[in-house]
Amino acid sequence: MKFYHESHGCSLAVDIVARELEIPLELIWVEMSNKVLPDGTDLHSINPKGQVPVLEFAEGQYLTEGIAIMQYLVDQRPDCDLGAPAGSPERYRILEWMSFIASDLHKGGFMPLFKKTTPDDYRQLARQHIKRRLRWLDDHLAGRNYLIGSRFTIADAHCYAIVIWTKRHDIEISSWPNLEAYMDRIAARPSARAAVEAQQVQEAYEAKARAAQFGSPNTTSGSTSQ
Ligand SMILES: N[C@@H](CCC(=O)N[C@@H](CS)C(=O)NCC(=O)O)C(=O)O
Repeated sequence: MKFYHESHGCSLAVDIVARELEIPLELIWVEMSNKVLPDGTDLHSINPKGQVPVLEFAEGQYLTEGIAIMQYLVDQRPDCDLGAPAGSPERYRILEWMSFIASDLHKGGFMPLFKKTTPDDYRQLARQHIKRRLRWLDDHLAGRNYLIGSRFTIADAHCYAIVIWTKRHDIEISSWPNLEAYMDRIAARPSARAAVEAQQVQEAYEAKARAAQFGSPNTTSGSTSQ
């Protein structure tokens, strides 16, 4: 299956889940500064929202929204333990976490920090919002290895892919020891290591291509609308 990915986007979560499940994905890296696919096609032709992640889960059929894609992948492996059966309380806990991560932490928290046009005072508000949410996550993780308890689920892949942005925005997580240990625990998983490395390789490649095009050593990605 083709998976449309970005060098530092939330699509990382899907790649981690696919690697956990050993579902091979063909990674198609989208240049988000101009939203074009490697063959020059406009990203909007496969996702009118102009966003990644996107999974081509059947010929010409594109599934968007990370939560839906991760649930789709889990459903391909009914015996895996990355999700939970319909009707079980754990299933709704996982959904509860992923809704929080996508709306509150990603869009409500980090998105304004990626936009160059966000005014400084709003930027400060967003940082405070993120810190309050991270402190709360830290409290929740006391005595737990993962969000719903002792096992890693798609909610943890999702959470990791968003909280990792603290590094880009100089938000120090060492004052939240449970959260820091949680991030280290996930970072040590072979799936996360490989997925992060793939993004780093792509980001370095894009920086080099930009430098060649514009003659500048600028290494920051052109994407500003996480
Ligand atoms: N609700 C979507 C949001 C996806 C999203 O915001 N993706 C970012 C990359 S992390 C993106 O494509 N941003 C470009 C834009 O919104 O214009 C999801 O959770 O999958």
